[in-house]
Amino acid sequence: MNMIKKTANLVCMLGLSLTTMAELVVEDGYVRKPIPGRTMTAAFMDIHNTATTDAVLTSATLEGARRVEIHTHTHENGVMKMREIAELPIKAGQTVTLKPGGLHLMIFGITQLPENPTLELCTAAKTCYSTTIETRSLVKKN
Ligand SMILES: [Cu+2]
Repeated sequence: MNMIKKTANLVCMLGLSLTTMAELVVEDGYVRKPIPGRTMTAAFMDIHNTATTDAVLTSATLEGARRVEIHTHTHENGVMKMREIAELPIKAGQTVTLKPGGLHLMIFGITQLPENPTLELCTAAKTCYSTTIETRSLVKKN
């Protein structure tokens, strides 16, 4: 692994294009259809880093929405709170799961959400990955 990293750094310094760059792949991605009258919702997914270099997710955009923030949940005195995080590290070969009650993408300013909106994830290395996710209605649990 170290060897690969060193080689990658060297290639970078030489200014050559690199095929071993972080590669983010989204699986089972979906955005919850907002409650009628609301313009805010959340999106969940598995993000795999299929590359041999670590990646840091720093921003995202979603088709049909004005703004996306990376959020996590923290427990403070038994109360669950949401907190924005500026950076979400995804190590080489690892998968980070965004799920209800944990990490999620907070979606703001929804105008019209397509059935399969395009989600773009951008990393600290200024590389963006485009994928489509599903719009799902909120199903009541009882
Ligand atoms: Cu949130």
